[in-house]
Amino acid sequence: MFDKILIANRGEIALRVVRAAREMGIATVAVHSTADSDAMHVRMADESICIGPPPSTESYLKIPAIISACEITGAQAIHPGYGFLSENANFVQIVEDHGLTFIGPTAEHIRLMGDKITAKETMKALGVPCVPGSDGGVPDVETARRLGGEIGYPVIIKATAGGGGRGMKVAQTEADIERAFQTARAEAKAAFGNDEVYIEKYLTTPRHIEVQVFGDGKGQAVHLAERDCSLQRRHQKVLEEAPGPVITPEERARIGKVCADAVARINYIGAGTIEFLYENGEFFFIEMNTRLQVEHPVTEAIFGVDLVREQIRVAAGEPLSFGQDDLVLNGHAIEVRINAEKLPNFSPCPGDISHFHAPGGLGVRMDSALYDGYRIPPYYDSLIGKLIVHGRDRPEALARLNRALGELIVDGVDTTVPLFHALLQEPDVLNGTYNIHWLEKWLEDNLGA
Ligand code: MV4
Repeated sequence: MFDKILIANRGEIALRVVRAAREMGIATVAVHSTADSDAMHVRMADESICIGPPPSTESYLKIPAIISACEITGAQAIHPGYGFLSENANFVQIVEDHGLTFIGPTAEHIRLMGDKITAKETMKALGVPCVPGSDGGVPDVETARRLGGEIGYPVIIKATAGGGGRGMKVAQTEADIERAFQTARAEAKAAFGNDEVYIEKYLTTPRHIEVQVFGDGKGQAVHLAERDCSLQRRHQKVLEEAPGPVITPEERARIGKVCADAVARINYIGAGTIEFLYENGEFFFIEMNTRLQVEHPVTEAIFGVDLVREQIRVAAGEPLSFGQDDLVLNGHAIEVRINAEKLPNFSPCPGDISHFHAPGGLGVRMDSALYDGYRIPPYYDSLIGKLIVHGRDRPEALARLNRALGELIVDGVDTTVPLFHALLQEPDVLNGTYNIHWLEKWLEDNLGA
């Protein structure tokens, strides 16, 4: 096992990793920009090193500075958190070339899943159900038109280098196909320097269901059920829950096994998320994320496991601490993302926190790097905390969420908390009857956003 690890991240996820490491007896090194000298992750880690000025490109993304910080402190491994360098295959290669360990998947698996066409081909070959569409890239408009006719409209054109909603264009009918194809290609070229695109059947009202998987890198893998992350705004998740409110135990067991078997076959190591669109009782693979996700705590809550601990274990060559049969799903968990943003437009709202009080009590977890007197810097994303509640069933989790939101105090900046108070009054949220378009429509109808 490692003696010391470096955390190449900031905010609540950096604290999350410090906590897991400390319970394992592993020392931690925080890195930070000059804007984060007073940040909680710097205070809570055993050691810290300043790696550059405020912009992430000159600090949290600065690979040479991070490698140097490992050499100076003697850290043997790097946990990337989410975002920043977490899915950067070149970074993983450099880490390994310096005799260090990346706490996450291999560069090859990150690259494979980072290209959405090769990800889909791989998953299809492994028996994972995919959205009907092109086999591989679509080279020209004529091919797009032919495939559109075969698949049936509406269709969606996506950038292979995209993901997370960037570089997608819907064609409702054949009349739209030329424009959709050309625009998707041009935007992909501009955004990613790669104009390769593919085509899929456009599903009109699906839910976003993602399966948590975990591999040991030696052919063993498990699944930890699914999360429903359909409540999104502009491809940013707002509320996540586990298990999915409409997924039956039989569906869960079946898709879970398909996913675990798939990642076992490729000797996947670490945490991964297999994203599906779910419509009319069917799962359709869209993408795989090769990192720990923001919403991992809802999965931890229903299974009672520490996913960061497992990431560190498998990275050190140890086996997973559980097998599939040890994973018993218990109750229901919901996470809401507390962002420093002003409604109705979700405009970033950095500034001074005059008072912070985290809720507590049975079934309540608050992951946040806030403290009284903290100044939220304007340089990074607006996530300032995650409130996670766990109950014996979904109604109990909802009641607990309502109660915990009432205890939370974040004074000094605007936050997304009022949104959650309002959402908890909505029958569709209370009943779990929503899809990927529900929240944007609700925002338009209720906030005129
Ligand atoms: C789709 C789709 C409908 N049909 N693919 C958006 C983000 C990226 N991960 C995939 N996305 C979508 N792909 C097909 N074939 C609809 C979306 C989509 C979406 C997906 C998940 C959550 C929210 C979304 C909001 C708009 C569009």
